[in-house]
Amino acid sequence: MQDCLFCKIANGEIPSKILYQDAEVVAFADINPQAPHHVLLIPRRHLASMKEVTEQDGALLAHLFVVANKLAQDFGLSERGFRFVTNVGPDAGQSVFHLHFHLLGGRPFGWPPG
Ligand code: D5M
Repeated sequence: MQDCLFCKIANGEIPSKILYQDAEVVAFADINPQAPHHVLLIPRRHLASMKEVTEQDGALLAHLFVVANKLAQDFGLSERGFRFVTNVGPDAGQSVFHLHFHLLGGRPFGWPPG
């Protein structure tokens, strides 16, 4: 999609620290990390948020979760744990309207989130 920051990152038009990519998903370092490990995982296909996800996206999202698991393992986060979240809409603080999941780890997190 034109004028979408994360589409441009996925296409290589805007530089980022890519940690994993394949035909369906891209994982890159968050520019404003909130934890020692903070990665964003996106589908290449533009979806504005989780609100646009349908049954047809099942395989894509399962694949994205498996990639996230693999990255968490690679970062050594499996034993202590990690957080995997997506923000949807203004109350959740979504600031980029291309579906993305935050993979955060390397420190303890509070609950409930602020
Ligand atoms: O999260 C949007 C996230 O996107 C936020 O944590 C900053 C990150 N961000 C913004 N611009 C960039 C670039 N250019 N590279 C990497 N990361 C970026 P949200 O859930 O929408 O609040």
